[in-house]
Amino acid sequence: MSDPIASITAFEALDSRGRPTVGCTVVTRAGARGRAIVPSGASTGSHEARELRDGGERYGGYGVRRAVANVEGELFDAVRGIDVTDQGAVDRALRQADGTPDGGRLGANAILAISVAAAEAAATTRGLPLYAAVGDGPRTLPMPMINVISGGAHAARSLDVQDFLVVPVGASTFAEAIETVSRVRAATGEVLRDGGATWALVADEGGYGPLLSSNRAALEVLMTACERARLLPGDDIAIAIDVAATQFHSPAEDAYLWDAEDRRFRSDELVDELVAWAADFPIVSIEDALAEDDWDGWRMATERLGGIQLLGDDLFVTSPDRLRRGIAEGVANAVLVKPNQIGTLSEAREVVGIAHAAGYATVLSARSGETEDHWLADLAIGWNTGQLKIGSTMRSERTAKWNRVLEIERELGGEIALARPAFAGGS
Ligand code: 2PG
Ligand code: MG
Repeated sequence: MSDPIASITAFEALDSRGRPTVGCTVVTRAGARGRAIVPSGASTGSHEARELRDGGERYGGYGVRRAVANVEGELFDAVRGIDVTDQGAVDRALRQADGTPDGGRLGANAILAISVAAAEAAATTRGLPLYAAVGDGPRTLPMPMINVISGGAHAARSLDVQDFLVVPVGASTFAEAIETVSRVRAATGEVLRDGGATWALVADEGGYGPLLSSNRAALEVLMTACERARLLPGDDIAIAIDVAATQFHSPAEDAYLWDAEDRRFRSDELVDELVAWAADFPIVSIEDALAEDDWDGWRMATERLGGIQLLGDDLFVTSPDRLRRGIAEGVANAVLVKPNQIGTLSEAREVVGIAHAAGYATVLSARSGETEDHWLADLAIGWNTGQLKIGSTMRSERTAKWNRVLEIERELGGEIALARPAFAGGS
């Protein structure tokens, strides 16, 4: 069924950090509407697609009026009349109109807003839920990877490592998975309070942002919380970390600097530290263990930590080219997928396909600046990514996505299972 794009309106919306972002509505000739508001990162990699920001005084330079104008202007001109159900054609037209590799001329934020809103409109045209419209292969509910303690750019750098996350590996349903992590989160609050640490304030993604004596101490807090919640480490829950090493890597000094602990590392020393953590804690996944261009360090990490899921975020930036290089060089074994790192849904989906064909795991991920939209939940299911990382179990921009998966699990009843990543006994 062909249904051409007839009109697009866009507006300057706000994200969960209170910064402007692009919202847009695509309407088709048959009257189907699709609406999307795009997210934005804080610990961004330098190889990511480029958001267009206005600069100047308004909103500290973060305004997106020019991107909004581009959605309604040049980008709309490029996709007007294209069949909305042909996502590839819509996305190619958007990329061609921009003409730059990083989307920076018209704005990757502007491009993604249309790409997602078109997908939403196409689902309406076809009378399908978004998860069914975006994929036709096997489907599973994603194993959630949930932030409990935050540091780095999301928590005023109280810790150097950015995310300490819990993976409910023992859960048999998505609802049980969310409930298990909620128990750990509540217990973590108690452990922090009893230890005299700050526990009432939440970081950008809804996790705790405590001042602790060391990065390792965050792992110890999680283990104590797990015990308090009467959960078995390794069986019921496991730990994931996002080191976000690009953030504390100094290219000038060729060193990794942990300010919170006043320590510095060479690549091999940072890997030593992570190997020691992996020996002492039930860690199943390490993201951005090294910086975005430290390919040698990454190779070493893959050799020494290969039994663990090694997830490339700033390393791969959802780029088919960078992922192909990683696969060819045997670097990492999993890729974080963030549609706004590359620009269009078609390219993000291509990355999922390349990863799966090479035996790399995929984790679909939200950004630290999010919105109330929940299309990411549908993408995780429709693209069968197997894992989903959204932040914590609180703050509405996070729960919007978890709630959408919970809703789909209920609607589909026994027809859909919770994915079992390799570290949780899957293949
Ligand atoms: C990350 C993301 C999400 P940001 O590093 O994985 O946690 O953070 O959106 O700030 O890049
Ligand atoms: Mg990351």
